[in-house]
Formats: sequence, structure tokens, C-alpha cells
Amino acid sequence: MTSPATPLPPQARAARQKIVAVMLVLVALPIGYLIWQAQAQPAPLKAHLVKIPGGEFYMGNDKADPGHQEEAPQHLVQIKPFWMDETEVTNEQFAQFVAATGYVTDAEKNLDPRDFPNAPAEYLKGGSLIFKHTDVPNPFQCTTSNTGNLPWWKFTAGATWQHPEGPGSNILGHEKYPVICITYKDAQAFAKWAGKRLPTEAEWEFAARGGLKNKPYVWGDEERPGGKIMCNHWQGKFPAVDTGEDGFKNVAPVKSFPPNGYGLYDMAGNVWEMCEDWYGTDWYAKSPKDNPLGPAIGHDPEGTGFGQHVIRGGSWLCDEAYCFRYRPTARQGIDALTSTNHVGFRCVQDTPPAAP
Ligand SMILES: [Ca+2]
Ligand SMILES: [Ca+2]
Repeated sequence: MTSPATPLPPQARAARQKIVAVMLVLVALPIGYLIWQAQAQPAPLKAHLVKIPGGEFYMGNDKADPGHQEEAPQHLVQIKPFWMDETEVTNEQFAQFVAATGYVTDAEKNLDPRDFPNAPAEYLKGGSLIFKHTDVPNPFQCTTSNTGNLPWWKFTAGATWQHPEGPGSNILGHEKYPVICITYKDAQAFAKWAGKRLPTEAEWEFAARGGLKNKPYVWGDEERPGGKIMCNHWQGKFPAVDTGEDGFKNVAPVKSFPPNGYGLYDMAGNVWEMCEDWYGTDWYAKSPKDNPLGPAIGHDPEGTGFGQHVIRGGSWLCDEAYCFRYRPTARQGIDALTSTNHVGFRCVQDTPPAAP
């Protein structure tokens, strides 16, 4: 049996209370500082980067069909090592950027009629081109250089990254989906905030191949190895019916399909990915070998004066019958003003990511 504790004299009790009070202050101050720091500084961007080793590879495709000669000629390219986001930039990540900076995307702003005096008023409202299923014949095959004229694209006022199907839609529950309805300028602004940049077209193709040499797909030789669909694209009669045989009739959450040999997800399909370079349809004939960039001026088939930047990888809208763009060599352009619901991006950086 233990004896009851001897009561402390009043002076000792006071001294002990002082010591406890000082200790509480010493503990509370750093905790308060950490809370203040967390509130004052936004959380670091949650994005995992993958090391891409660099090296030599044959870029492009000499076997491209006559409708896709922009993929030829195949040519030798040297790429330095870099680090690449393992997924397309997601809604969750883009929301971090907007919360930290207050950034307003192009699709959320109306165009100034003084800059576009001949444009109909309805096209000056903020919005994006949104895909709509249609039964009309496909008159242009897969040339989206004239995206605005294709019958399945409808300019939708109010279609923004937070409302990707237009007013009334939202991204609740879509935190892990790629951000869409953004322009090239929006993507560049995000990359700058994140301390990264957009990949060059050559870096993108090198990374997409995942260490494989001259394979038609980012996963190998067969389009459906063992009958398995390997990326999010379109099955069925485009542009009328997507059967969703791959599990998705629209954009899919990132990482819904297996990664390539470097551990990168969705380098084929899901959403097209913007690259740094201007787009040149005949650029491969004169592109330099070492870490090439695109031409000095972007392809401008409609004479808008804005030029196009490169997009890569194909999207959920690519059909295997005639579009077939979920291949590592497929390339096309998109102008700087256009935002749509099948184009997104991912970022790269030249130095290793900081330790978590
Ligand atoms: Ca699909
Ligand atoms: Ca993609």
C-alpha cells in the first residue's frame, strides 16, 4: 500500500505552477507558428514527378498514312534528362494554383470586341468548345487544325475548368480528373507557379515511348494486347456513338489505365497534352538533333494570326477507325485562344524534385 503524497509548501506549489506555465508557452509558441505558417503559405503542389533519363531516339514516323504526313520524316533526336509529372495535371492540382494565386482562366473571361471587331457577339463570351455527339458525316476526318468548323464542336458560353460541360455542370467528385477547358496561356501560368514548364514536343515523345524503341504504341506493338484496351479513347461510330468499351465515355480519372515503361500514366489518350513548341506541319524535315524546339512561328491554317502550339497523345475522342491519334508519334496543333474539353497538359522540370 502506498502512502499519500506529502502536501507541498505554498512556495513550492507557486514555483511549480510557474514552471508549468513557462513550459506551456514554450510548447504553444512553435505550434502556433506552424499553424500560422500553414495558413500563410499554400500547401506544396501534390504532384509526383518521374525521372526521364534522356538519350537518343528516332522521333516521328515514316509509316504515317497520307493524311498524317506531319509525323514524317522520322529523325534522330538527342534529349537531355528531365523530370515529368506522372499524370496529366488534375482538377485538384489546378484548384491549388487558383486558390494560391486568384488566377482567372481565359475561358472565364469575355473577349474584348475591339480585338475581334468581326466576331459575332456570342463568340466573345467566355467559354470553351465542347464536344457534342452528332449523326452527321465526318467531313474532315481527323484534322482539327480547323477545330472550330467541325460539326461536333459547339462553342459553349460558361464552359470553364470548374464547369467543363457548361453552366450547371461542376467538378465535384472529379478531383482526380485532368483539368480541361483551359488555354495554352493558362497551362503556362500554372507551370510557372509550380516552378516547372511545359515539355518540348521532343521531350514529350521521348517520355511517351517509355524506353521502347520504334513501337507504334506507348505500350508496345499491338493495339489491344491480349484483347485489352490500353488507354481511354473512343470505341464505336465517331462522332455518333461511343460504346465506352474501355469503361469511359468521356474523360477518365488519371491513372485509370496502366503506366508506360517510365511510370507515366495516360501518355496515350484521355486528354491531349500541350507542349511548349509552336506547331509546324513540315518541321521534322529541318528540326535540329539536340533538344529541338519547334519552329519560330506556329502553323496558322485559318489565318487568325495567333498560330498553333503542339498537342500530343490523343484523347478520349480519338477513334481507332480514322482518328487513331493515341499513338506516340501523333501530333497536331491548337491555337492559343482555344479551350476545349479534350485538351489538358502536364509539366516537366530540369532539376530533381525536392524531397517530400
Ligand atoms: Ca473511352
Ligand atoms: Ca494524355
